[in-house]
Amino acid sequence: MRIVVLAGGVGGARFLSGVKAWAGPGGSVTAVVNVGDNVTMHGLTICPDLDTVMYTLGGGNDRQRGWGRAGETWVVKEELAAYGSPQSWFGLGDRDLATHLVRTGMLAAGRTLSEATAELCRRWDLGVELLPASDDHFETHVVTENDGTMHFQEWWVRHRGAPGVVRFEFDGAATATAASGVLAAIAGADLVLIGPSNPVVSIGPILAVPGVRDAIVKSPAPVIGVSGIIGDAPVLGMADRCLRAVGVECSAAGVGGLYGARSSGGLLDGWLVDTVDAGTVVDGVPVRAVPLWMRDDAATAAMVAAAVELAGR
Ligand code: GDP
Ligand code: FO1
Ligand code: CA
Repeated sequence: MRIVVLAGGVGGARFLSGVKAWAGPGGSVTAVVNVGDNVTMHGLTICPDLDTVMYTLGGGNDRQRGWGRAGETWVVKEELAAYGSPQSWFGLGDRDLATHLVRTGMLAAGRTLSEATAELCRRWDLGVELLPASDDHFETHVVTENDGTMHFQEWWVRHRGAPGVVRFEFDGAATATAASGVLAAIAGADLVLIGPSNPVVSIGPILAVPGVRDAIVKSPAPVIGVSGIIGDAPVLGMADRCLRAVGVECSAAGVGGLYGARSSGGLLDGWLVDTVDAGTVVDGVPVRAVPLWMRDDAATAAMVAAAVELAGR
């Protein structure tokens, strides 16, 4: 079965690990990963969600932080701070930096982000194909109540998500195109899974790349979504603040309604919610309640099995 998964960072990575476990060694899993978090720091192109997925599936991630490398050291960060670098608020570890150096070098030599990603992934034995949603400039910006417009990382990391959000904007979305292989993977899928990633700043930017939403809506494959909201709160991260900013209730029903039923112009043929949210109703979408805590690969693989069953596959 060819499975395509839409994914952000930490939640997307954990989910993909379970999809990979469910699919087994011969399985075909393609991840279409958010690029809206991408940021340029010190002239380097940093792709947090792609790297989180790559490190996690490759077994090289820091499990406590969720992002970055295990066994990381911070010598360069300390040296940048000693120089008074205005960008030392963004924590680039020494091991992680090598990734950004290889990627930025390839981009400077005229290669695409997809090509750079494939090259980086060669080092790690992922068992999953990673595709950036777009190879083009695409950044999530935050229009704040009192502090102007800033990059998503500036809002989340530098200001700890404190500035009130008026709206999120996807800079570059008007002209971006889907990266090589993204639309073909969706068109050729047997199952499309929308992971439990942040619906507004992880899944939202993927769907905002021209052509992607349309490809999913037109795909012959069933589309099953997994709620990242359990009992009216995100398991981790800032989804509650993001949902409030777009006027959507922070609940499994709210997010299911945001994606909408494919039968009425939305995306979903099925929606998985946690057992505490049993009874959730989303107009036109079959809802199934199963445990959605991704404690380990076995628990996550059981979620994938439920998604496959809900899809009728
Ligand atoms: P980020 O890019 O690092 O913020 O990560 P994602 O957007 O991929 O994932 C963040 C989302 O994953 C959050 O909204 C979480 O609620 C959700 N999430 C994290 N762990 C779990 C889990 O164990 N179960 C479920 N259902 N959702 C989770
Ligand atoms: N998150 C932080 O909270 N603080 C950081 O200093 C930080 C640095 C960082 C560097 C590389 C990278 O790939 C991710 C990094 N993150 C950091 C996580 C990043 O902000 C994520 O995009 C968000 O957590 C949401 O996906
Ligand atoms: Ca992210």
